[in-house]
Amino acid sequence: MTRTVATTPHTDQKPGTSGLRKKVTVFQQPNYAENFIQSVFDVIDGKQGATLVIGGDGRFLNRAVIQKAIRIAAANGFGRVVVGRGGILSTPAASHMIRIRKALGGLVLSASHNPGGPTEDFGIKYNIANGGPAPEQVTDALYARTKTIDRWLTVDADDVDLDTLGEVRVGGMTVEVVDSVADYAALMEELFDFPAIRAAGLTMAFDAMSAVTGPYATEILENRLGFAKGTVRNGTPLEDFGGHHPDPNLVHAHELYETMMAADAPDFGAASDGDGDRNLIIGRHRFVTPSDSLAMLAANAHLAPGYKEGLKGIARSMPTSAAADRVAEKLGLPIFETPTGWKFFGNLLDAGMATICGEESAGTGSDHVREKDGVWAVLLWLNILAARGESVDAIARDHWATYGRNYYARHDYEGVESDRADALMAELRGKLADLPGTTVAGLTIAEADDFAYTDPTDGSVSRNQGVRILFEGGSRVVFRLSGTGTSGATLRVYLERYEPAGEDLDRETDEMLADIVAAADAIAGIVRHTARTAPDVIT
Ligand code: VG1
Ligand code: CO
Repeated sequence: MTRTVATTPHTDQKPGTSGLRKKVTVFQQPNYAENFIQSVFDVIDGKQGATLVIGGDGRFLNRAVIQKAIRIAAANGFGRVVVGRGGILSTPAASHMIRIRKALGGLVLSASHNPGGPTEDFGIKYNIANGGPAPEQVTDALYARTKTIDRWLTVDADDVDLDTLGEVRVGGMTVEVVDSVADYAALMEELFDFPAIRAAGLTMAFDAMSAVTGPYATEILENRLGFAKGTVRNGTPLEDFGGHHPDPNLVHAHELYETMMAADAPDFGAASDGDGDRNLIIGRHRFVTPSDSLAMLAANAHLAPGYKEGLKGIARSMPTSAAADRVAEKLGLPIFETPTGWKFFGNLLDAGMATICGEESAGTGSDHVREKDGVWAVLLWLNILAARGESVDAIARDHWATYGRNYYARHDYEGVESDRADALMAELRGKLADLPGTTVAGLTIAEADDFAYTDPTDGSVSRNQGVRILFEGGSRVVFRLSGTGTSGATLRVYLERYEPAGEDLDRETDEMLADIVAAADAIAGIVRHTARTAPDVIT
């Protein structure tokens, strides 16, 4: 029986870079999750009898919100909900499930790399029928709806047993609890040469960071590819990720880094984030930046069966280094530069204009799903290592010798007071027109702008996507504020310097970026505005 529950709007439900992310305590307010989920359903058409996929990264509140979402979906006329066992679906596996089940869309419950637990973060994202994050037109309509919502719909029904595979009825709707891993693992076997990876006899360490990739990595790496038991570390998803940040970078995955720099390091090391869409790649004694990883994967993808016909194009987010551009140029492929966030890649992938996409924040993926995909990136690297019979270090050096090297780092200033961060960005935007031609810290500014993107498939325009300062000679600094944080503001400063092939290809990144760091502060007044003398996280 459908029941209508009166509600009033929560005014802070604007989706950010990747869905709505807030503290768990915010989501626990009366009607908070309900309003948001109902608002999603109020702005999408075609619900009657349709299939909806629901899954999350297993963090605290995952199960409780899934139970609510199932009842709300039943009351809104969906015919079927497909949910991962235990409420678990990695973000790429959810994307794949939406596609193979021809679902209308899906609810992905995650705050990704943000910490989890009763006092930490939770999130809800809506993905559309192509399996990708809802584009801005949908999230704008959704946000507008959250500001006027006055009721949500539900049915009276018991909680579904999420741990038992099979079908049950909730109201007039079927709920199907499915294996979270099987379909995804089958897709990976189609794309990659599992026998070749097996035969290569590589050793590896994979840190699942007590997050969602544990079951996926264990099944694929240990069970199907034959890597030794224990290859997957921290492989059991925990509601609080063991108290850690499930963010695969050199700060939060430092144990993996130490393993990979040790004398007895395995051949290959990798980690993934809370919801399984990011990847960290570290070869034996060689860290590969995410921007370089994108370029190296694109240059070698044809070695994997799923990409043997070559690529249609490459896309990267604007702050991602231009390393991939050089590969595109050599291969004669189009390169697309999009705003930050995977939702901007969806149209390019659907249109067959790009095959591989990536972001500097450790996200890489392809047209196999419509999300970035951590385990996919790991498997493509393994396939390339197996096919080339060379180490990560050798492949990286060879790449730089061919294309030159884009030295790259991101400096994050976290938990800055929002007013201060806004003032920094406003001041910067105010002086963009005056910067070209001036010299700062020995670097001459060639161009300065606020990045805007016109989607080539539908002409939609997204403005104010980050301030770019381009120096003569190809170096660059980009400033933008994070759209995934849950307290204060995070200022991200992206630093890049290009060294042509044949020159300084194996220098320390700090040293190579020192003048750009100095110029960034001189241009934006980071210390003056934030009262911080150093970034909190350098990746
Ligand atoms: C960050 C990253 C961005 C990524 C987004 C979601 O966004 O910079 O590249 O797409 O997180 O990733 P922001 O707005 O905080 O810079 V995930 O793994 O959180 O779904
Ligand atoms: Co993520």
